Amino acid sequence: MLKPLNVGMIGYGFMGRAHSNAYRKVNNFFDLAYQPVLKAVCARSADKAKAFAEKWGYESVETDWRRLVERKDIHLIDICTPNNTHADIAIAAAKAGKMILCEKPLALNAAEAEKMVAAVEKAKVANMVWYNYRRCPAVVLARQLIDEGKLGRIFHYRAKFLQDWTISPDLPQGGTALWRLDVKAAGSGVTGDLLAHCIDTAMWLNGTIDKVSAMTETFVKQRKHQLTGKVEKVGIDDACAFLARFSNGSLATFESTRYARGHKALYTFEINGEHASIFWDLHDLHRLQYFDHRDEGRVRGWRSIHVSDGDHPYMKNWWVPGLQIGYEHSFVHQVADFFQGLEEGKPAKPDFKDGLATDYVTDAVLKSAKTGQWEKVKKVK
Ligand code: SOE
Repeated sequence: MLKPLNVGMIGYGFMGRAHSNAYRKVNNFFDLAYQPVLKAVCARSADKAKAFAEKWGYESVETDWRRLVERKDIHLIDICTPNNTHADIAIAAAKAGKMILCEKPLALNAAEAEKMVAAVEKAKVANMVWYNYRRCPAVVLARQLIDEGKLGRIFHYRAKFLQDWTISPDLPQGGTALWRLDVKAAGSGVTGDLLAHCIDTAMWLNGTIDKVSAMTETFVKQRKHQLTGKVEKVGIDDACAFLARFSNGSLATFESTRYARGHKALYTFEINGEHASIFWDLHDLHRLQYFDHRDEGRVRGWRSIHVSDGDHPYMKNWWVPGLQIGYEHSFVHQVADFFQGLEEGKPAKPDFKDGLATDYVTDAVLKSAKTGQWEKVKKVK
């Protein structure tokens, strides 16, 4: 008999769908001790919550997250709301003894994230942040190759996350779909939204970052605000590029923008080591490009590994070798790992502390863009 784990989801947007899909699929593909039960979804609009509940199979709806958090029949709170609400919800959920899965970035800034870490540690509740790209099989394969020493000493880390959806100056800021453009709701622009993903993956693959030197730009300075109807100053960074030094001595460049015409979600990273290099591209997420200098010279070259065989990470749980999976599966993997962690008493990562570590980097990046100086990155204790 599987142990039921009752989920209370707050928010119903793009991530609400990605997470709900993962809860619904996970037991079909992974043998686990737990089974998520979609108990309740919470949104301020009762109509929207009901429509979402019907579509995804939630048993009930709430319109006030505080009520949901207090409900005795909820074991796990999933936070899929804008960034400025994460801290209040997570701290209340921890106090109520709930497990918490929180969308990225963990908080508006590291000061808030520190309070969230303190709350989950005090309450001793399981917690995780939805940095899903760590769970793409090709990215996990990259980690395995690094851990096995196949790359040798690492010299360079290069990451980009490019989009083009905010170029029009007529696009408003704020409100349901466009809160990512409103600094009060999002905390920052591409730094917290997109570079946070790159930083999470980078630190998972290559260790901690010591210092950064950054530049940011806001190309469209004013936009109409959907909620006030007034033209208001834009407070987010539209683009950010930074240099970083990792603690292992490697050098890095990170770049993100929402103004790279033609690119929709081009997240790429390349790592160059003493013996080998790897390259990954979200648009081709089931492949890992690998170059190994130790190969015989006549056949040496970049290989494109189709990460779809039974011995590749997670793949034995899906189809037959050669048949690939996609973006949504990274969320299924994250839920599977979270449940596995509960079962084995080995909490899955990234947890809130890891989310805080990323927030320390993004805070240092934003500070450096203001001061024009290299800034040290605070380390998680
Ligand atoms: C922004 O457009 C966004 O949806 C991010 O918020 C997600 O975290 C990223 O995975 C895709 O792009």
